[in-house]
Amino acid sequence: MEDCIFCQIINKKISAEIVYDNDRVIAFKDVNPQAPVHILIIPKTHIPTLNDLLPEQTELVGELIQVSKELAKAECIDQNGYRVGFNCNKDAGQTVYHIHLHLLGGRAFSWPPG
Ligand code: DGP
Repeated sequence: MEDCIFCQIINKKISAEIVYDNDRVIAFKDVNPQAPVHILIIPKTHIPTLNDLLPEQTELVGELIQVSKELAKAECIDQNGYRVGFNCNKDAGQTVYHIHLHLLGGRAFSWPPG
């Protein structure tokens, strides 16, 4: 989608610190990190919110989670722990309408989140 900032990162029209890239998935550092490690893992297919996820895209979301696990290991946060999560729509604080899995680590987090 032309006006989607994450599609522009996928298409290399906007630069980002990319840490993972394959035919279906790309991951890059969050521009406004909330933890020492804060990476966004996104599908290359434009899906605005989790509400728009189709049953046939289940495997794609599974791949995002697999990539988050690999990146957690690469960032050496897998043993201490990390958090992954999708924000969906305004009450969850979603600001970019292209689904993205947040990978956060490098510090302890409270629960429940604010
Ligand atoms: P969310 O609130 O769940 O929609 O998270 C969107 C995240 O995207 C937020 O943590 C900041 C990040 N972000 C927004 N624009 C850009 C950008 O242009 N580049 C990068 N690297 N991250 C961005």
